[in-house]
Amino acid sequence: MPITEQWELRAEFARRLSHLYGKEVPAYTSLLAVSQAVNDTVLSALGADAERLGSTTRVTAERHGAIRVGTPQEMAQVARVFAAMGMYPVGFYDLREAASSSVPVVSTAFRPVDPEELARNPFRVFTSMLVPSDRRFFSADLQRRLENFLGRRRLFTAELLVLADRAAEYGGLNSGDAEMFLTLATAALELSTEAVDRAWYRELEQVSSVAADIGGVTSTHINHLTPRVLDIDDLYTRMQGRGIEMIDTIQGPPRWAGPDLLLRQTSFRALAEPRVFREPDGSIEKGSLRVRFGEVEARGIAATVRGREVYDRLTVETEQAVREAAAAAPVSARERNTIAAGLWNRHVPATEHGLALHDLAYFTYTVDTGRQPNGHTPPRSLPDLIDQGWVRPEPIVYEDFLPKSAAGIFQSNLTSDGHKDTTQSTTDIDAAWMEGVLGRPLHDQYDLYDGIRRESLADVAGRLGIRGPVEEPKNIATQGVK
Ligand code: OOG
Ligand code: NI
Repeated sequence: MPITEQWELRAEFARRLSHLYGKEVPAYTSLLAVSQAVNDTVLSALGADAERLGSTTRVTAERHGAIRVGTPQEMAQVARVFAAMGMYPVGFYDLREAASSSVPVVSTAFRPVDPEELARNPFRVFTSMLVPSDRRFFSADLQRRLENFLGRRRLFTAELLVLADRAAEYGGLNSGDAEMFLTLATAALELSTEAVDRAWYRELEQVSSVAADIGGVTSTHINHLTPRVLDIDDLYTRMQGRGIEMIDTIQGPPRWAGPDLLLRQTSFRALAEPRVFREPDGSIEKGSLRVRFGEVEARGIAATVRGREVYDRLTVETEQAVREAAAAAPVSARERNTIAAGLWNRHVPATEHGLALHDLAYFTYTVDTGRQPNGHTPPRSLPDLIDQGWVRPEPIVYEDFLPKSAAGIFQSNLTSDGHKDTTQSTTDIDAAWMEGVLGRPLHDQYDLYDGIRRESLADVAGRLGIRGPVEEPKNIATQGVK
C-alpha cells in the first residue's frame, strides 16, 4: 500500500489548517491575497534574487501557526502529533519574562530540522503552555481550580495519538490512516462551538486574557496562521490601505541598507468573533471574544550567537533613543524605523560577505571555482577563506522566533494588561524542564545552524584538499537557548 510520507502529512496539514482558518477568520483570506500580491511584485521586480532566501514554491506555501495548551500532558501529546509530521521542538521561549504585561506561558516551536525537510515544507507551529504554578499570576486557589479544569478536558482523541505514533515509527501512514490522521488533527484545532462558562472565563481574564483563552474553554484552537512575505513594509501599507487596523509597529529588525536578518513580523488586531456563553444563571447567550488575529512575517538570514548579541544590543539602544525622542514629541512608526536603521547602518556590515566575515550570520559555503587563486595553498580558517575569495556564502534562512517579538505580538492583541504581581518569585521552569515535559530532545537553534554550516565546510575542505576541518570562528560555542 502506498505510504504517505511525513513531509506529505505536514504539507497537507498546513494546507487544511489554512483552509479552516480562512473559513473561521475571513480577514486571514484577505491577508493571504495581499501577501500573494506583494510576493508577485517582488518576484517580478527582482527575479532570481528574490529567491535567495527560499524558492518561490517554498515561500508561497510557507506558514507558521500558533497554538496554546494548558498542561504538561497536553504539551507532550502535541509533541507526538507534530512528530508524526516530522516536526520537532526547537528552542525555549519564556514569555513570562519577555512580556511586560501578563502573559503566563512558556513556549517552544515545532518544526522540521533537516535542510531537505525544510525545503520540502517548512511548516512550524509556535506552541505555548500555561504555567498555573507561577504565583506572579495565579493564587494557590486559582491554580488548583485551573488544574482541575484542565485535567478534565481532552484535546486529542486516543485514535489520533495512536495514528501519530504509528506515523513517527514507520515514517508515514498508509492512505486510509493518513486521511484519518489529517482529519482528526485538523479537527482538534477547530474553534469549538461549545458554550463558554462566562464567570470562569471572566475570572481568568482578570489575570490574563491569554490564561482565559487557554484555560477558560474545553478545547484548543489555532490562534493565528502566518504567511511569509518578501516585503513586509509594502504589505503593511497595503493592509492599512484596505482599512484593516494593523498593530503599531513591525517587530524585529528595521528596514535598513543591508540584507534581511532574522525575522520581521506584524499583525492586524484581533477581531471580535461570535461565541456562545453560559451565563451564571444557566442561560445560554450569544456574545463575542477577541483573541484571534492575523500575522505576517518576512524571514531573513539566521544570526549567529554573536549576531544575535548585536541584534539584542541595537534593540535596547533603539528603545532608549526612541524614549529620548518621545520626551520631546510622539514618535511615529516611520521615525522609529529611521532611528533603528541609523543604528544598524552604523554598526552592522551591510553585505552578506561582511556578515559572514564577522561571523554575524549563518551561511553555507561553496567553492568559488572562478576566483580560486592559482598555485596558492588554501588557508584553513573560515574568515581567511571568505576574505581571500576561495568560498562564496549562501544564506541560511532563520527558521525560529524571537522572544521579544513574540511577546509584542501577544501583548498587542491583549484586551487588557491583566495582572502580574512582580513581587512574587518565579517558578523554576526552564529549557531542561520543558525537555522533560516533551519527553524528547529539545533542539537548540544554534546547534542546528552550526550543523548545517559545518557540513558545507566539510565539503569545502574536501574540494580544496584542506586536511582536517576548516577552522570556524571561535565563539560559536552553543550558548543558545539551553
Ligand atoms: C504566539 C505569539 C508568538 C510569533 O510569531 O512570534 C508568535 C501566540 O499568540 O500564541 O506566534
Ligand atoms: Ni506567530
